[in-house]
Amino acid sequence: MTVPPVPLPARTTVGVVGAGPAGLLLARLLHRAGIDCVVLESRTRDYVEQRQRAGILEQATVDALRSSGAAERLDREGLAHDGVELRWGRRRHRVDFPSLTGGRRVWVYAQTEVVKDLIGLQLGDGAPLLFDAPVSAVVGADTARPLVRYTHGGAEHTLACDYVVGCDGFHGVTRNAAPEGALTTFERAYPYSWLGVLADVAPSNDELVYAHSPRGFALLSMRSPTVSRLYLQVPNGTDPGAWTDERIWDELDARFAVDGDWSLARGPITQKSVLPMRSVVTEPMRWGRVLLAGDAAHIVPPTGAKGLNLAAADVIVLARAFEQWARTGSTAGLDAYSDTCLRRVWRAEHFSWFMTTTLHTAPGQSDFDTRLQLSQLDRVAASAHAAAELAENYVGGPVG
Ligand code: FAS
Ligand code: PHB
Repeated sequence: MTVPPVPLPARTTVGVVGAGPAGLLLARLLHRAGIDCVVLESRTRDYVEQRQRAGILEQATVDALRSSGAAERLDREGLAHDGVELRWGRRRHRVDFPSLTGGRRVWVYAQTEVVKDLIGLQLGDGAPLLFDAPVSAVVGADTARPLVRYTHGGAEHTLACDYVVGCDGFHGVTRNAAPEGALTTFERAYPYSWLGVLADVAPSNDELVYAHSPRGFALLSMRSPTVSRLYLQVPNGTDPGAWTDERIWDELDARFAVDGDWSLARGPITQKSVLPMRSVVTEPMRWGRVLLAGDAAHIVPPTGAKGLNLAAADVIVLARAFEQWARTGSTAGLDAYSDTCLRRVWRAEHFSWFMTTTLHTAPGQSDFDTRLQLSQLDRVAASAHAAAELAENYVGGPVG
């Protein structure tokens, strides 16, 4: 028996463009608040669920997932981490989070798993979440009824909304809903990228390792007790296919090298990809009845583990604002949304820039600049104040 096609909604309160962490968490929070929304995602469910990205969740992100009933597997499989290790000049120094931040910590739980959990819950609740539904345009941002134009099943459709939220990432279309020149973009590109790999081997350290080395930056992270996630700085334009497994492990060995008894376990590399590094902020994060959240509004280099967590923070603020509007008619929260989020965004942009420029060795970097980096790392090891500044930024704080 053929399954009748799901009737496509022509109208909703909040139209959400994009089913990444921002769009899915927003939809979950709105659904729990009884505010109807429709999520339109251009890619397939499989594609979205397999896309390798972030791995670290701040407490505020975990709290939002828990309060929206989306943390059952996270609480079972997620790993709570109380610190990270920095390495430079064959030294190692652990930055302890709880003692420096009044008890805060982070969680290791991959973005792919967050996305799978949220999709499963939304579809299970029958909330409208359409895959293979690319949005071509958002129009009428300055009217009371913005429209989302999308295709699905080979036909063109229009969704009439009270509000539209662009959660469609850096390459999305929702930003184009604002008139030319209405939004300002602030950006910085970096002269290097990350080669990221997944490997079927137990992580060689209990906590993450961020390594400065004259050969370039390296990061040891993890996805589970048997899967490692590792990154190494490579030149922009690097072809991941040019890096054999042996070359990757040899280079990581050289960059993580420390005095004393530590070695990097090797295993089969199951995935390789190259990620460019950039900082981007779009201001304001709203135009009329169209609002931007997550990577649609800002990008950070992943060195500070902020991307996913900033996306979550945006939609936590936004969901509260929509709840206030639905309950009281007041748009105060919506009107303050951009300014509220941009304070956290710029703090995260600065921290991500600080971690990136302190730990990476830029092409042609002067010895003077290298000495400045090493002095900063020595300072973190020598001063509880400097270590606390890094720890507080890394674990993040309450939202809003
Ligand atoms: P996303 O980009 O995740 O989601 C946007 C969604 O919108 C996508 O599913 C896309 O298909 C959809 N979309 C786009 N255009 C559309 C259209 N026209 N119509 C409908 N749907 C549309 N952050 C970290 O903290 N650590 C990391 O290690 C890390 N690694 C990363 C690696 C890569 C390759 C990239 C690109 C980013 C990485 N990030 C990392 C940052 C990343 O985690 C983002 O911050 C996070 O995905 C942001 O979530 P969203 O804002 O939901 O955007
Ligand atoms: C990851 O596990 O993918 C990860 C962790 C920390 C970062 C970046 C990426 O800073």
